[in-house]
Amino acid sequence: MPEADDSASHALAPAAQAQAAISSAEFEGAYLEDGKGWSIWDERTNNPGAVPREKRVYLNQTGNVACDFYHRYREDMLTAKGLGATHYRMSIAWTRIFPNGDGAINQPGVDHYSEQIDFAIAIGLEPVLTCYHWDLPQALQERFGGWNSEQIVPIFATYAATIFKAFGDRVLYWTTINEPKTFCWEGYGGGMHAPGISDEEQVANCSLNVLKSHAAAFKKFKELVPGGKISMNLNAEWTLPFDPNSELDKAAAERKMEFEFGVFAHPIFFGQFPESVRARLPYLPEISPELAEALVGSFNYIALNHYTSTYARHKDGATSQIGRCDYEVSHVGADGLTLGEPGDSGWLYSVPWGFRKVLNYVNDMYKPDEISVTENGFNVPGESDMTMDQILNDTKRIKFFKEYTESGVAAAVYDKVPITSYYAWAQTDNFEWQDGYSKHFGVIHVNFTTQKRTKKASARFLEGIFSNAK
Ligand code: PNW
Repeated sequence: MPEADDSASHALAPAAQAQAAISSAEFEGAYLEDGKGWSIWDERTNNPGAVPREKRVYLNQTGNVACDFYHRYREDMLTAKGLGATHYRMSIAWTRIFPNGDGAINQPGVDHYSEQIDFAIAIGLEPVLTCYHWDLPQALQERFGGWNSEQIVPIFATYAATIFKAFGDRVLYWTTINEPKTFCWEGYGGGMHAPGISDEEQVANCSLNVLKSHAAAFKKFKELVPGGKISMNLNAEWTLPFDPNSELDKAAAERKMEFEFGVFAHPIFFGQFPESVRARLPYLPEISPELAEALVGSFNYIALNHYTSTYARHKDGATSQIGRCDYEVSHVGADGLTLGEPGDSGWLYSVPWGFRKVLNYVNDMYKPDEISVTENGFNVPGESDMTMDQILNDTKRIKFFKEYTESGVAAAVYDKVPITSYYAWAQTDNFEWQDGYSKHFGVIHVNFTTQKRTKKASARFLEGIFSNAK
């Protein structure tokens, strides 16, 4: 194993604290324990016969056990602490609190998270909570179509208020909803994620209902956690024009940022969807003046998930999962060159300077008081076929973290972007949604038969960064 290269170690120090992140459906397992209800991902993975063959999860794998974080959180949090992390981001499984989405509270689920939070605090990690990371109660999908229906709004607000009440005395930083762009587009448009629907109008409805749900939850948050801070985790890829000399491609690149990030951020900062999106999606409902009033100011900070960059090229009539967008996405530019080093996932290329660009874009456009980078990470091509020695010697992941953190520091120090924290994704290998256990984002290897954890070299590298970032 190489020695941790600590040339970037000092780099993050002025910018941020550095931390670890996990989510319930990808890490916890214990899918039937302590009264937990069935989520849309439990349904998708345990009932693959209902899913078209080409959309099934890799090898019909499930998150039933995953990396067993539900039982092993103490060990994993102690490891994070040992690596120098100061904060720990995790999500709450809605189905553990309300097995059917609403109705009676499942007290063992509340008690479990309460103990988890107490443990984190006891060992000196500050817990940071996400209310929703894609594991919708299946009952709500069946009852009214989940995020497609406005009926979700008061039910989500009640769920959120319940956990604000239960944990808000100990948790300061929150997010309501993780990456709505990903789950609305892939769950209700592309159909690759649960609930596996392909309908662009449902993607539009999902986007609006996410905003309404956030606004309703924010109202409760102000009452219940007066000193707390809340946001939504929004993902942004930096987007470049395919041909830098083409005005149409420049507009296409800006439009892609608006279709994917602005759809959520514009209503929260400016009270309306971006004009480029409204002009192209006749079925996208308007933001009413009442909703605009409830949304504007409902972010105390921006929670940004960032992994990669792409090109956009103008093409009349081109569509995305949400509908007509008039741009096409590619990883190869007009110069014939690929943008960055490929990761193991088809969408993931390492473009470190894109991180600085996207941080500046978000800061210039929305002028937030604070930006927390709540996810950033990489998977190494071919990791599934490697020997253990090769897996542990993950120099490509180290290179990614080194270059991305340097780029983030440049944004903080030279460009004065108010970055306050940075979370590496992910602490351990996990159930990676439709890719099952075939893609590995962990800085710690997990043997999914024995549950044994082994640090990859990148964990040591992050330790160097964390220890200088306090
Ligand atoms: C995130 N993109 O999803 C999710 O929040 C995590 O649950 C997941 O494990 C992680 O990334 C790794 O996949 C993303 O296309 C999906 O840029 C796609 C993109 C970004 C993030």
